[in-house]
Amino acid sequence: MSNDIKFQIRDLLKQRNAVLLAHNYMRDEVQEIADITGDSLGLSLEAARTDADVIVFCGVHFMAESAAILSPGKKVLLPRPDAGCPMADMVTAEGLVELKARHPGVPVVTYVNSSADVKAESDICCTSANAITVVRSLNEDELIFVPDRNLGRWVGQYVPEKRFIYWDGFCPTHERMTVEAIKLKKAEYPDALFICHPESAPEVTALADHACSTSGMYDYCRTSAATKFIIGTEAGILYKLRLENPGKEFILASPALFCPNMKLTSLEDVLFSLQTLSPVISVSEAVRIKARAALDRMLAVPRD
Ligand code: CIZ
Ligand code: SF4
Repeated sequence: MSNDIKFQIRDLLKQRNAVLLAHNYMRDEVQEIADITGDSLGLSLEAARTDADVIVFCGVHFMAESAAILSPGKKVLLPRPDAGCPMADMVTAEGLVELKARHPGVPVVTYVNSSADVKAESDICCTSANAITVVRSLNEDELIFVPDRNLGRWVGQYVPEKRFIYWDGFCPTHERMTVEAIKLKKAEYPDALFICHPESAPEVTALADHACSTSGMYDYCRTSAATKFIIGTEAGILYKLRLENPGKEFILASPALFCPNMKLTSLEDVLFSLQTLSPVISVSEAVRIKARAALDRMLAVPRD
């Protein structure tokens, strides 16, 4: 059954001239069949470079919007339109406009985990991989950071010379990882390194040997001399970590690290989406142009 559905998906991808993207947090079987796996921005950038007519984005809503922003000529499908991101939903464009009005002239740095409408009201975007570099690139000594208060505070430690106005958003999945859970895992695996995502609560990130984005975790674990890692991010990341590092051991930091939205998309959903070429995710041209400008400003920041 499973092989049959995979065959049908691959066949339809060819017929539709479609590319299948899977975020690093997707179910194993969805990552297995994807053309490209990666983080949200990396996937959208790679998809824009292909000559595919259709992008099937296995991820959550804001990620498919980012693909639509960067690939206006392509049809973008999100197999599960109900796959949202609670953190992205914690800020609206109206709310952000109100905050900006209270702080005139202060630039807005927006994490890519946000809607297209919110990006359109922002000066520059960032990812968890480049957030410190993006904030350092600003001329102003004050900034508004939305929506993730945890990522914002983590960045703030590295850029103490700037004053941050934080939005009070957070990722419920990462915030379910507690200090107690980490201490237990560290006691159980004393020779393992603890690697966590900066979306985690500050007291958890403080216990980490290294905090980084999902792409950073792949690089870190591959090049590290250590062989055991306690992983503090969504469980889907384990699939490729184990595949790429057969001699190393990866332990999930907490059983709470399952994002229900990231786990919605099944192979059946992918097949249905390709058969019906729906649901399509689109962004109005007025919003797309403004959101794209915020993404382009981020992409123009030299990497350090
Ligand atoms: O930007 C992404 O894809 C997310 C949600 C996490 C990360 O660190 O890559
Ligand atoms: Fe949103 Fe967190 Fe789920 Fe990512 S893991 S989609 S930030 S709720």
